[in-house]
Amino acid sequence: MPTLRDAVFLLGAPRVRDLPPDTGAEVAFVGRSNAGKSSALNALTGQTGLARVSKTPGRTQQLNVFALSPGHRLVDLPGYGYAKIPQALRHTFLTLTADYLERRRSLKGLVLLADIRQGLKAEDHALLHNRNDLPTLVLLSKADKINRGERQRLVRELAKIAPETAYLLPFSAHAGDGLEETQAIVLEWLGLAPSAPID
Ligand SMILES: Nc1nc2c(ncn2[C@@H]2O[C@H](COP(=O)(O)OP(=O)(O)O)[C@@H](O)[C@H]2O)c(=O)[nH]1
Ligand SMILES: [Mg+2]
Repeated sequence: MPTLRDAVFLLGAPRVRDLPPDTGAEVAFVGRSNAGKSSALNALTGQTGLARVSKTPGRTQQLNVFALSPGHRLVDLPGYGYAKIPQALRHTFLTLTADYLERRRSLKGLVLLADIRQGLKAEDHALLHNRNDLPTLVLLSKADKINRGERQRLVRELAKIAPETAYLLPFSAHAGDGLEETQAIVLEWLGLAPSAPID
């Protein structure tokens, strides 16, 4: 059975029609630029160089596909909300993402990254409401930047405004908070959850 560690970069698709065949299972990662999406992908797959971690946000302009096997994929969607990106390009990002979320049948779950200190912004809400039927995990990233009490307070605050279908989890790619739980959820969505031990 493939694991997250098996993920290799497959291709970058500028349009939905450039993606691999819409079969098998896929989990997509979305988030504002600089939210920690690349760091999360690297931590989840245990590969430091899988998705490039950039200090200059807004560079990814395509759907980057990583394959665990031909039928099990992770898709890194373009970051959004970066102020210095021209309006026209920003529009392309959002339509590409919306197009992907609406049309992709093999998409089984969505992981949305949001800096825990910044919470959910307008674009995050738009994405979360784009496909209400889609299982969604909201990773509140960079949780290592704040203490536990503050984390819990922020999770409670955000839970009030997030859609009911979204599951909120404090996450830190650096410290490992929420890492194992996220790995388990992603594998489950991909149909790769280890079966219960027989005893
Ligand atoms: N403290 C802390 N910083 C992080 C964490 N994850 C990412 N960062 C930092 O946030 C910045 C953006 O990260 P990156 O993964 O490139 O974000 P992306 O634009 O969403 O792909 C980088 O400087 C990272 O080192 C984390 O868990 N904790
Ligand atoms: Mg990135």
